[in-house]
Amino acid sequence: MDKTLLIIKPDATERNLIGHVISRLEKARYTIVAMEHMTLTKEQAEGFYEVHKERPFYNSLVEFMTSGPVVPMALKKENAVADLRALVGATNPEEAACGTIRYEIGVNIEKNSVHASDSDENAAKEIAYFFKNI
Ligand code: FUP
Repeated sequence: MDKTLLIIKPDATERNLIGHVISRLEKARYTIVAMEHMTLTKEQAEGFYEVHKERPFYNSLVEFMTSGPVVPMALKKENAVADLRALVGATNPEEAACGTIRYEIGVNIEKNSVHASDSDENAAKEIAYFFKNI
């Protein structure tokens, strides 16, 4: 079955929303196949967002992603990648559709509460970035 990666970001862990996000995922019929609670090092956050390293928001994004605990998890479901992108919503919570996770709990375009892989290829890379043997 298809897999994807979701990360609960520091703005959400800080507000005690880990359980809320997991509940949304389970109700959307995702199965959690791996999960960790951790604080990213600067190197880990830089590596994860390497594709954005020339963008003006990169340094601020890395600082935010290392500012508190995150919860990366590998999720399994049919059509996992596309369905999770739909559930998570647009990058900017102000543009996210009503009912999406970012609409519901996102703070702003940087503190948007969750990350979700955007393709099967990136999902495989991102799962491998956090979890061996998945
Ligand atoms: P998404 O795939 O929706 O997570 O969005 P992107 O890959 O385009 O961006 C990755 C992360 O960079 C976002 F989750 C938040 C951050 N970002 C900003 O801080 N400012 C921006 O203008 C765009 C993205």
